[in-house]
Amino acid sequence: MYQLYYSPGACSMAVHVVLNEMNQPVELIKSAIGVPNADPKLHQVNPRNQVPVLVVDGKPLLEGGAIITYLCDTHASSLMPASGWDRAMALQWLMYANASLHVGYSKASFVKKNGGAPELFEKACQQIQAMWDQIEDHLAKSGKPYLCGDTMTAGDILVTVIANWGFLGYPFTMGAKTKALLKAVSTRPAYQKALAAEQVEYKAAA
Ligand SMILES: N[C@@H](CCC(=O)N[C@@H](CS)C(=O)NCC(=O)O)C(=O)O
Repeated sequence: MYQLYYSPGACSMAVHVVLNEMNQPVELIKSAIGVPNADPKLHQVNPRNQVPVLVVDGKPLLEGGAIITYLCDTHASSLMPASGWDRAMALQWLMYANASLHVGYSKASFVKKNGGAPELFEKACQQIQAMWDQIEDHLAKSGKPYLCGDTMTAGDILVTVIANWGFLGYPFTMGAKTKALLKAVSTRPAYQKALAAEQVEYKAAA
């Protein structure tokens, strides 16, 4: 059985939801993050003390984008098409969430935690807002419910997880089409099961 090091509602929740979507059983290992070396067990599998870590046959796999892609390939999931342009688009949106949107939140959080100038924090949050606006614009132009069209892919799940983060205390706004996507993803049984297991409330779709 897979083991997943996670923190409630963190980016690791996307891996959790993906596993649920595939009906894969998982042992959840709740981890302390945010304070260096707060969790020796997590440190053993990831020296950077970050979640998610997926343990596969006793071997740790790091980086959410890599973990999700590995799971989709291994279990032949439509969350990540097997090849060609469809796969390129699904990867594009997964990486948009993982390497741009998530990193935007991490940058703003770094500024806040380290007492950076309020203008710098504001700029970092404006960059995040621009990414939410880009998602809304993309959905409006495509006229489709999900980032890659009519079918949910892995990027939709990670975007839905990130949308629920309130730790920056910044009033991000999401457009109607983005909210419809968040609702469609977060109300799925696989998502609801992950929310219940991690004891997280979903507020972003309201
Ligand atoms: N690039 C990494 C980022 C992981 C990451 O930043 N995870 C956050 C939770 S959403 C974390 O563990 N933060 C604690 C820390 O950085 O100390 C990935 O995608 O796996």
